[in-house]
Amino acid sequence: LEMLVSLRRALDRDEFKLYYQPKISLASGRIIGAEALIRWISPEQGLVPPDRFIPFAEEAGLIVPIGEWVLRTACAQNKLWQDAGLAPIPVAVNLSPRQLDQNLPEFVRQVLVESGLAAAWLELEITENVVMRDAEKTVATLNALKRLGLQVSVDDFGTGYSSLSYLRRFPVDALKIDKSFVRDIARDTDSAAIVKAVISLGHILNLRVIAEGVEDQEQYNFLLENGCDEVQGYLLGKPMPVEDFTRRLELEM
Ligand code: G
Ligand code: G
Ligand code: MN
Ligand code: NA
Repeated sequence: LEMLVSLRRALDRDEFKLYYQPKISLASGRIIGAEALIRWISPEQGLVPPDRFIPFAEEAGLIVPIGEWVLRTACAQNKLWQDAGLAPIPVAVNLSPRQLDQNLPEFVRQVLVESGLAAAWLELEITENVVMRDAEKTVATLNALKRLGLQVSVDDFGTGYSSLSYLRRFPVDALKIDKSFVRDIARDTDSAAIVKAVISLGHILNLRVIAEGVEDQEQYNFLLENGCDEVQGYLLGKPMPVEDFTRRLELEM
């Protein structure tokens, strides 16, 4: 309860911040995207990572207003980067299951209009289990979102229970291989085989494949050699405050 009171207050007092982590193209080595990741800068506790408050926010329904703030802030920031003349990239926002209801497409449409960001520069990340749960409704909502022109990716892929037939029917653009498989690429032949299989599966289904949690050069080389499209992880850049990410984008010019 105490947590909920402080979360609600945090929203009122503007204590949330978005960090941005680069996504790098394996073909060009350049930044081709950013994932927005929320942080809570609490006056009492300092920087609080999302794992420590998102579950409470989800439980209490506060994730909806928080998620709306995230979407508005990420779209507005991406428009600022574009207006500053930086090379345009899509910004990816994580969605909680609670946000994925039939009102979401209209809300996203409004946010795009208000921010002036073209839909093509917004990507929504949805975890695998969310996509699979209540598949019929999810397909309808995703189709409505896709009609706006944005991109959808399946986050934490490999940890859930996707049925391949559903995956083919879902209007998604990319798979993000969960970092647990990437971590063990070099040490564990099963993880290496799973990563290769997901890359092939994604490409057969015409999806981009992104590996998360890339921390060393060995993992990077493996992903490059096996045709992965994009990488994200500490090796390429940690989630960072907006000023630092802006500097990274400027260095790309
Ligand atoms: O940034 P970090 O690795 O600490 O994030 C931890 C978890 O919190 C990840 O699962 C991530 O998807 C989730 N997360 C980060 N930002 C957001 C957000 O804005 N909305 C939602 N729903 N989840 C987020
Ligand atoms: O669940 P989702 O994929 O949205 O969350 C991404 C999470 O992974 C964030 O909490 C982010 O801080 C974290 N992350 C990003 N890169 C790395 C990495 O290279 N290693 C590890 N261990 N975590 C990472
Ligand atoms: Mn994510
Ligand atoms: Na993930």
